Amino acid sequence: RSGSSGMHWKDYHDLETIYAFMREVRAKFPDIARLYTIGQTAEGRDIKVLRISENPREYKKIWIDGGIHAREWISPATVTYILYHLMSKWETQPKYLREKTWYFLCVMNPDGYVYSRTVNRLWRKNRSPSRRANCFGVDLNRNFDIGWNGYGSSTNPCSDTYRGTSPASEQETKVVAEFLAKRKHNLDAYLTYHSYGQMVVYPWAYKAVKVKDANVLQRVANTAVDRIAQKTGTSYRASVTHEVLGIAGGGSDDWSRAALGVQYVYTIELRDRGTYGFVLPPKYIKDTALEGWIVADAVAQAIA
Ligand code: ING
Ligand code: ZN
Repeated sequence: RSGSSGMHWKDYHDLETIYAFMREVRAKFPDIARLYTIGQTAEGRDIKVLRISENPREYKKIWIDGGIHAREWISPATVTYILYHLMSKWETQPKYLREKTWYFLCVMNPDGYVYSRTVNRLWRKNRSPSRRANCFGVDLNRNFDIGWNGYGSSTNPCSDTYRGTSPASEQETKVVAEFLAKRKHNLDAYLTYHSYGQMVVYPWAYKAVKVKDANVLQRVANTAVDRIAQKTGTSYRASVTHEVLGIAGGGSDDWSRAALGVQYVYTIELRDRGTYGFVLPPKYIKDTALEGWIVADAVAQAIA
């Protein structure tokens, strides 16, 4: 349990507890933490990013996001855990962790997260209303400006993979893209946590081609996956996205590589492999979040 926010990793939390935890970390580290409200959702909720850095001008940047998809509750749980793990012993962390600028967007889709927690557990998209149909929500991971008009997404507003009316039509997409575009200098890693499947995958997703430096990305993913197997005994697969998840345009990971030139781009599919699926019981949070930490740590070490 961590301080005034009441945060812990024995159970999932509502949005307010997650935001209180982000404020608590900022308050504990006033010299190196900065909390941004980068925009608002269709329903008026804040989208919050916490930056940790001892030298934002010089250090290489690592972006971490969670909660793009509402029902993947293990994702915000993991991103908050990574933040906690990093900060709980900040002064004694190795140089390759301390000499980085970290960005944490714990919940990219707060409207969807609240909707999943209160109304429909298996909701995936955000909650913006459609003008064309009596349906809600855009899949934010089909709404980024890369291969948007291509395979793997839907033009139907009632579909779970609805891509929206145009690239970055959604506030969540737009404000994240603008925030990152302004900070692309030294931005070396983009990590986005999803569930489920137990995989660490890298571009491309929008076309059946690997990035030119795929061997480098594969090697770092292999290191992470090997360490996970040693530490928790869980088997993750390291691969290129389109080979294991199929072709899909509009993903945030592909966009960060194509638009910003970020090198270490990974989508991490957390536990499990389908036994519980999106409804992963709370007793698995701690070990799964640790697996998420191991990936972030291995990437930070690779770009030391
Ligand atoms: N998986 C991702 C999804 O959005 C993905 C997989 C990543 C597809 C990147 C396209 C691009 O479907 C989950 N679990 O959401
Ligand atoms: Zn997802």
